[in-house]
Amino acid sequence: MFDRLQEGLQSAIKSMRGKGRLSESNMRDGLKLVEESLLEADVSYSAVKSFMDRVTEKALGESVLLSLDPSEQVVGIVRDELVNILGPVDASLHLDHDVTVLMLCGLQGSGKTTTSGKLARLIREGGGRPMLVAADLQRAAAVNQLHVLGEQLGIPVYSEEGATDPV
Ligand SMILES: Nc1nc2c(ncn2[C@@H]2O[C@H](COP(=O)(O)OP(=O)(O)O)[C@@H](O)[C@H]2O)c(=O)[nH]1
Ligand SMILES: [Mg+2]
Repeated sequence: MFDRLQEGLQSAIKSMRGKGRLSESNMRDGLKLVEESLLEADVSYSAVKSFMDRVTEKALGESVLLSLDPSEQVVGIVRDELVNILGPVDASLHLDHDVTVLMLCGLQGSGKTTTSGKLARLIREGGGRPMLVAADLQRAAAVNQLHVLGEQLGIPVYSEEGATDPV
């Protein structure tokens, strides 16, 4: 996601930079590219919409349009608002005393399996006793991938031979 976003932002900045004083219309073109790259990076439509509203409002403000290098200012505004939609978040794990089940959901290849290994290690370092459960029964070799990960980390993996129902 971030690679795609970075490309989009770079071309947006390039389109605005070096134009001297920005007009409302070429700034809108640049922001359009930012909007497209957020949507292509799977950021939700409502989050993109409120992001665009805030960025546009600030970017079209008089102080930006009249400044010596408006593109730099726009970059700063986009940056601040990106930080805003990505956070602040509570990144701590809330584990129960007995058993806590963490389910990872996401598109294929988005990093669920890898993240589950990282989480298991983190939980073990915190004194917990993690177990990985293979519930991706769709992707070829997904169960095997989890077993390999579990072996590398020394963390037990639960799976059922021939299972078709993740529940
Ligand atoms: N660069 C990078 N690659 C990652 C990260 N997490 C996962 N990957 C890679 O992305 C690919 C898919 O990851 P995987 O965990 O199998 O995704 P899943 O399909 O959601 O379970 C693998 O090649 C991983 O090595 C990460 O944080 N950074
Ligand atoms: Mg997986």
